[in-house]
Amino acid sequence: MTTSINTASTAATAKLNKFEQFKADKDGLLVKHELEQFAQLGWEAVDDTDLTHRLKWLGIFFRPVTPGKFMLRLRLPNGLLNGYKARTLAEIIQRYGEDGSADITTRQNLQLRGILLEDIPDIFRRMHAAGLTSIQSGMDNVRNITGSPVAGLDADELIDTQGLVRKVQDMITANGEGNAAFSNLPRKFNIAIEGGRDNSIHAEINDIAFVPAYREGVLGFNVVVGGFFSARRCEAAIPLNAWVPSDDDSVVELCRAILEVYRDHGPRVNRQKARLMWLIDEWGMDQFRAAVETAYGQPLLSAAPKDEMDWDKRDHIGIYAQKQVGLNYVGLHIPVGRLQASDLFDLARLAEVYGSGELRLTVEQNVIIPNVPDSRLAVLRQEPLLEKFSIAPSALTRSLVSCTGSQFCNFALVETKQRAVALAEALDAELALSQPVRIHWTGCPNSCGQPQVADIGLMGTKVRKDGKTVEGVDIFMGGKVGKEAHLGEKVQQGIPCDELHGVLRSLLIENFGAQPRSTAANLN
Ligand code: SRM
Ligand code: SF4
Repeated sequence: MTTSINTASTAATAKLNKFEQFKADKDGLLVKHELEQFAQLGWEAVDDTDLTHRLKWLGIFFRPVTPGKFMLRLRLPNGLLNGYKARTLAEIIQRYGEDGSADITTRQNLQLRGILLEDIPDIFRRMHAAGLTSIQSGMDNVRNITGSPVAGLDADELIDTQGLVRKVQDMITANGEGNAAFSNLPRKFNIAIEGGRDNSIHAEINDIAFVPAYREGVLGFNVVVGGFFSARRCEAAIPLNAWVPSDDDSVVELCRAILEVYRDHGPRVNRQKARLMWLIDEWGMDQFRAAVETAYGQPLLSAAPKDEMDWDKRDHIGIYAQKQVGLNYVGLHIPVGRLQASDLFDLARLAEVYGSGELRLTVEQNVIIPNVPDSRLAVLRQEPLLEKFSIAPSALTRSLVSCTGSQFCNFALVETKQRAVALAEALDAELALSQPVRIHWTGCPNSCGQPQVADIGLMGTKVRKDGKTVEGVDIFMGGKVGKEAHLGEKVQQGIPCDELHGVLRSLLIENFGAQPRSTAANLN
């Protein structure tokens, strides 16, 4: 395996851009050895590049909106958690009172809030003891690797991805220790491994996605590459024309090969043009595939004729029978993914009392409690936590997703989470819908809240109204998830947020069959 990085394209530029320069000066992972010192010094005394950039290699994000209160982004491969881990995380944020919270992310992951730098060494010791890591979860690293949240539970799944996802993460992070081989990619990188039939992880928006497919009667994965969103450009992934068997080694080695090609040849001059798809554009798919094949060390088999993702996407909210007879998984709706310490303690307790201690997270920012016996369901339904985190929420609230927004993110052009919940609740109260409508909020064009996969996507922007600059949104529609997924497009722009209620109401009535509740009642 080579560890050299893209000397060809970097040497071609007279001057490295700021990011390439500071990565060349000192690898981000090296701050791992300085944490105790940073903790003693206090954040104000930490070198600015270490503070605002390199700490992200350890998952520690300085928040200019709340200076001194850091965000800690974990890695939870396949969205897997358990009671012990949840309780460890609850204890970590509990000490920060109102500042401490945890957000479930659109990559089936958790981000902790309110963290003080002086506590990090102790937090990392506790996390390590609980089998948790935040290593390489930010900046030019591979993000949390997603998989079906009901892997191993779903009677109709094709491949249980839990072990595979874990092994890919272990390869990339050197078992959570930090891996210098993949700590200097040209840009962020997303990997998803789908084992079910409903494309639960939005395969199409990942730099690499594995999707189940039979080739000559053998079950494995077709591979698509290059999907991404950015402020400049959004693309769905395209076929690599490759199929791999579902064994661990093939998947892990193909990920390694693609990452090596991207690391060594990916464009590094302009960060707006540095994601994998830009390399595929520059080379063409044939050259890219040939380079991957060389790095893989053996010929790649051509893709299977068809993917097995032939279901509409499920949201997993509610109670569903598992493939294990007599057991069920219970999906709880967590409004815009926001959890307090007490919620994590309660979820841990519910998982242990009613299930097997396991918890799962979804890319819709919700939680699943697996392995609940039939006999325990009635009692679980009486738990007070299910009033807060419903198993039968109303149509718009049910499918709501939101990025962080201006509460914590300095890129944000608008406040998202609170506004998203308030609007969904108000519209749910006014309108009757026969099916959920997926509304995704994102605070800026970086698209962390994935507005392009939504039925209605709302992207924060600034708007002029009555001579003033106010918060507004651009509206996306037409995103299709599950089988034959495709990205939605912008249909309206510059709607001031204080006019959004009326605009959404009309869209829901005209496009999604919503009926004003007074009319719906008269019709009955
Ligand atoms: Fe994101 C940057 C939050 C999923 C595209 N994203 C950021 C930062 C780190 C910016 C910052 O430093 O403030 C945000 C942290 C805010 C905070 O305090 O929470 C941030 N992104 C998030 C999360 C938390 C949104 C959420 O509320 O769920 C998601 C964390 C996922 C995780 O667990 O790792 C998150 N971000 C995404 C996704 C969705 C996905 O992966 O399915 C995307 C679009 C898909 C993609 O990346 O191709 C996404 N985030 C971006 C981008 C644009 C990337 C680009 O190529 O230009 C940025 C900006 C950047 O990287 O320069 C960004
Ligand atoms: Fe922040 Fe923009 Fe991402 Fe929302 S979409 S979390 S506002 S960077």
